[in-house]
Amino acid sequence: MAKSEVKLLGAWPSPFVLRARIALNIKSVDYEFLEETFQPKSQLLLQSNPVYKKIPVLIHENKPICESLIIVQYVDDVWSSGRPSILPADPYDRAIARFWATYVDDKLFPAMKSIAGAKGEEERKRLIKEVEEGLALLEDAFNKITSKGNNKLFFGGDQIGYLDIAFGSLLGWLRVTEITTGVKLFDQVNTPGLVNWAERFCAHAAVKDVMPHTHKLLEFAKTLMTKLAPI
Ligand code: GSH
Repeated sequence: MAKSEVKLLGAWPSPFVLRARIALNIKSVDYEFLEETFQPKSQLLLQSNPVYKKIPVLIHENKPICESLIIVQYVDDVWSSGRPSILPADPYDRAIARFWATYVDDKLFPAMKSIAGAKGEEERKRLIKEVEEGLALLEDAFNKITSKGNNKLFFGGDQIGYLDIAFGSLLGWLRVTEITTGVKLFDQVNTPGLVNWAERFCAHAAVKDVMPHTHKLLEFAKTLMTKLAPI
């Protein structure tokens, strides 16, 4: 596969872009990474994602595919033969993986993101509690899903799958949230399954070279906060 046939428009700190990178790595697809700086949004981004104008955008044979989870599914569909599967084969397992991935995007991530901008201590505490409850639900889902197949290592079984990618891509930002809030959201007492899973996930060959370092994300978050702070 020529590299130029596959391009990924993204930015290194984005958890959504990370999903596409992990999926491409799992499938051993060579691609060109085009760093979007948003200063202003590039013509390529505006042309290839005119609806949302967001990254990631995968460009395959000059055709754009938008939305991270749709990109992951596309990559799984296109590079299927002889390569590891990302979505589970069983329709029920696929539905469950999609359910939790949607939960991560609709509930967990928005709550986590809102902590930094919380108005007052009460709202901050409520959002932290919401994230803790969300993680407890995912711990429970992890135990249920992995116990089905003799204590598998990942949501996807012996290998990283769809939900691992959807949730695992947020781990860097979850760690940044822990540092900025001073609250341990992930721990051996409340979420032991997820703590061990997160370690395995970050050490996986498809992840370790593309997962941004926490200290770099933290620096990025601080710069972002300074820009957003009212003058
Ligand atoms: N639902 C989208 C996905 O899963 O791909 C979310 C993508 C997203 O929020 N991307 C951010 C972005 O492009 C970067 S992390 N932001 C630019 C903007 O909102 O204008």
